[in-house]
Amino acid sequence: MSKPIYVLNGPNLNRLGTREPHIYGNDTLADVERLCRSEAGNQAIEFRQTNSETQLIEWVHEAIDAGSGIIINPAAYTFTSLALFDALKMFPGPIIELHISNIHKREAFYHHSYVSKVATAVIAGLGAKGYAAAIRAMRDLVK
Ligand code: DHK
Repeated sequence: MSKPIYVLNGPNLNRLGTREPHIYGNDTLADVERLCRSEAGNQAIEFRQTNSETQLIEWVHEAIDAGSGIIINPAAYTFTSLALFDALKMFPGPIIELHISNIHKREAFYHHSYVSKVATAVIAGLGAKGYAAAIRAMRDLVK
């Protein structure tokens, strides 16, 4: 059995379901976690969310030693955090950057991602279903 896939979620995603549903949909983060676990099947996953940049970076460090792949929705830290970029640069496995909304259709300050520079792939605009697509793709990458 390969090491777990880390599914990491950034700030404000704990408010999914009530947060701007016209942009982020009605699924809660618990719904998203259920979706990921059913898609992962017998592949272990670590599903986490934090509003803290430090915590997100520490989970990336943990995944460097204990994870096979990282699926990350860095939320607003996508566009601000060089520290997260530096942490992800150290990860030896595949990284899938994920956004529920299509950030490229939104305000200009959502167009430049620091994470895309170190990501294997980017998924944006598929809603919560993007997480299922990311799990399927990651299972293939870590096979
Ligand atoms: C989530 C956020 O919180 C925003 O900061 C990003 C991303 C988009 C998402 O679509 O999942 O811009």
